[in-house]
Amino acid sequence: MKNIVILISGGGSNMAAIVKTAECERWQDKFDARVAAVISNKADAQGLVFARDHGISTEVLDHKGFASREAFDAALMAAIDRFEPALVVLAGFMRILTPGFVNHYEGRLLNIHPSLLPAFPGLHTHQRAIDAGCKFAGATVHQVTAELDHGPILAQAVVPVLPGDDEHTLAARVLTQEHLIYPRAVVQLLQKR
Ligand code: NHR
Ligand code: GAR
Repeated sequence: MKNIVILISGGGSNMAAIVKTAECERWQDKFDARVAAVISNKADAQGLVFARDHGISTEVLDHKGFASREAFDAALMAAIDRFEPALVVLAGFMRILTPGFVNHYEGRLLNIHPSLLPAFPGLHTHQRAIDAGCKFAGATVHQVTAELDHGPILAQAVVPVLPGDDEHTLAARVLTQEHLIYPRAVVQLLQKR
């Protein structure tokens, strides 16, 4: 069985899109794969409710309880490795990961970032795209490397920036596309493995 572990920090709508696609497309039968666990660094992450309702193991590991990033990442690795994951999927996960963590999951660690990388790595991407006068924005699925938002690109989706957009309207437009490309990118990797 190929176990997928998904890390979230908030709403978890990308996680939910992957779980729903896995159910609809019967990933268990087709790829011998399943979403085995959802782990959040925030106890109040809304996505945890959805995951529990879908029979998925959930865990909360609050980064504030650790003295250093290294200590948090070591605990996070221990929690993830109990599921012997084939893939670890960051879905709105908001903590930068140490090189030790990234190396441990090399080749099986994915992120979705809400910009057309290499434009706008880091935070507040939608406001930055609007401020720069971009006519198009989007999202990027990439492999995670030690350098933030710089790993090999697996998929992208483009949306227009419309007159009158603010960061919320643009984020919502981008998010609908994220829900389409992220499950597809996961399937591509499952088929390779
Ligand atoms: N870790 C590594 N090493 N490489 C990447 O490419 C990563 C990563 C961890 C997360 C997601 C990323 C995004 O898609 C991601 C990619 C958080 C921050 C951040 O600054 C930046 C980028 C991403 C995620 N986090 C602050 C921190 O101090 C906390 C911000 C908060 O809690 O709101 O870790 O955008
Ligand atoms: C998504 O837009 C994702 O690309 C972005 O946060 C949103 C999470 O939504 N990720 C980041 O900004 C990572 N720093 P979700 O929790 O509903 O999937």
